[in-house]
Amino acid sequence: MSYETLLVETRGAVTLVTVNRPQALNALNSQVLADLIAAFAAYDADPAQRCLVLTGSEKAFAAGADIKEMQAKGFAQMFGENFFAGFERVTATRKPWIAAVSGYALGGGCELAMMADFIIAADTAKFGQPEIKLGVAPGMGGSQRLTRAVGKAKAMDMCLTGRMMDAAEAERASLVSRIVPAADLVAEALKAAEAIAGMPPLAAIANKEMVNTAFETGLATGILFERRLFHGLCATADKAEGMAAFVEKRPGNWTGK
Ligand code: CO8
Repeated sequence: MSYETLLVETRGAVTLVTVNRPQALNALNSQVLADLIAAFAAYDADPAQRCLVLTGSEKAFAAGADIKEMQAKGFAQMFGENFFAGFERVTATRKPWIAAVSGYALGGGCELAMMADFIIAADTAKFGQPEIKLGVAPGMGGSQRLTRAVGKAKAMDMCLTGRMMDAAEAERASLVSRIVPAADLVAEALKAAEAIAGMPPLAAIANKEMVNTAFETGLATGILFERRLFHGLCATADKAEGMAAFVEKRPGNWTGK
């Protein structure tokens, strides 16, 4: 399948999705959203695919939602079409995915990166929520996910001043999991994705659900959810295989069952 605004390729069990609107620094418009929804749904539905990497260009992961598309839309139109609510279909992806960010990840671009399970940043990455300078505010989860990721002080600083955070600051603030040289970004992200793709697939989904639950519930509820899911994994063939492989000192052979 081909997409108007994305390049999608598979490398073994890893899907690589590259946002490709260079003329607008990968600004996210309705077409990009439609393409992302379709590409992520195809990835989630394909049992041969085990991890996905989403990246942009060297200059921009994405410089925000498309200001030119939003310029003419008033409240009634935004509310009526529930503008950009479709990103909830991207965050509903069950299988793991990584954002590999080089250059600008601003506004909706930063928010899209934060929808990923984790972010690997190039040393050139710049994150920001500059929407305030346009008379608006984050609208794709940024005020919520940024605050959960970096805490109130830095989230307020970013949202109220609209300033950019470089990769080193983003790593110190726990917004990104690691920084790599820009030239190695995609290779390093693919390497991480291959490691995840080599894990038992049901366990990968369970681990993702557990960590996500930490963001959405209290500690006692989250710990109970984790324990029950752990108990549930003990009904899988991959659990029997994984533990037998450990005892027999050999690599596991996963069936996803
Ligand atoms: N939207 C539309 N076009 C854009 C965007 C954008 N966000 N960003 C860049 N472009 C376009 C420029 O207009 C320009 O096009 P043209 O050549 O036709 O004039 C082209 O991309 C190249 O950009 P620049 O010439 O500006 O490149 P520079 O290297 O000089 O500057 C910057 C790079 C600093 C990234 C600059 O482009 C910039 O500040 N961009 C806007 C950043 C921004 O404000 N982002 C936030 C947008 S609002 C948002 O994301 C809201 C999310 C919530 C959505 C609502 C959900 C309900």
